[in-house]
Amino acid sequence: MNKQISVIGVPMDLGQMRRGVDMGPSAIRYAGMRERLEQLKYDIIDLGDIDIPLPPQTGSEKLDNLRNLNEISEGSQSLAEEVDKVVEEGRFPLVLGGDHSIAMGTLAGIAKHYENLGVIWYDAHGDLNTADSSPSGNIHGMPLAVSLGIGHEKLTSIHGYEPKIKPENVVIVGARSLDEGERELIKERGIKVYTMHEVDRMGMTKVMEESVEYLKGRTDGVHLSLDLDGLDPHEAPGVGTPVIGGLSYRESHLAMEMLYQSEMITSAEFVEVNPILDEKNKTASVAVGLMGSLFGESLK
Ligand code: 6HN
Ligand code: MN
Ligand code: MN
Ligand code: MN
Repeated sequence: MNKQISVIGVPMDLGQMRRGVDMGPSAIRYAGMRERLEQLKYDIIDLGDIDIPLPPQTGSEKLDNLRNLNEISEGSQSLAEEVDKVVEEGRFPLVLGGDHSIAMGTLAGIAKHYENLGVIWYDAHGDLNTADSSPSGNIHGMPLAVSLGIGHEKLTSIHGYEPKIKPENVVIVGARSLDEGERELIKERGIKVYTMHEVDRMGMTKVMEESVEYLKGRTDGVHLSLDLDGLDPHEAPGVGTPVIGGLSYRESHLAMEMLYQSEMITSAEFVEVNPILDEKNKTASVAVGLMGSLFGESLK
């Protein structure tokens, strides 16, 4: 694991409709992220939060079933530039959300540095909607599709190139709420998905062993995009779109420990922490605990 980490906060809440997720980066810092990683002997530079535009003031914000399209596109571009610099400097980008729409900017900044960037999408959702398939018009349900080059031009072209990633380099873990259009896209593009059904049947050990094996052969770097709603809402209640029947705290720690041991993770983001919906910063603390495991905290 790269011992030099640069942290970027993204106070983005325009990708969905519940206010408060813009405070996610503060909540995660407050839960002790820096100390936790410094104990593991990482060199941490916290670059602070990037500027995110205000929501539009007029009534035209849901144009073409893409709520806040222009503002999100603009914010994603700033994020991409910031992340790009971090990778350029040879440091590990650790991005704090914010809603999951930020993944478009994160991946835009990272992917140009790799031939075959792999992505582990740890989430209750597929985030594979387009304006046509989206039931909500919320862009946080679209970033994986956008990164594959599918969606509105203002999103797919962020940072001047597309696509960012290839469908065969993606693994989704924890899915249990997929819209019709997302299921079709998964089949059509052959995206690897471990739903909760597979996690229950195979166990997390096997799921992660297979995922690592699958990505190892075909990628030259792997980004972890971890949506806290991948976990069960009992354990991570501070999220805007909770879905019951999720991954446990223990399963998630195991997954992070196995990713650390795989030595394949080259960047990460933790998203959808909403302190207003949380119980005493529990979800932010879970995020920090998972970071501990991802970065090599050992039990012995
Ligand atoms: N997330 N599939 C739903 C939608 O509105 O497109 C939910 C998306 C949730 C997105 O949690 O990052
Ligand atoms: Mn998500
Ligand atoms: Mn989700
Ligand atoms: Mn295009």
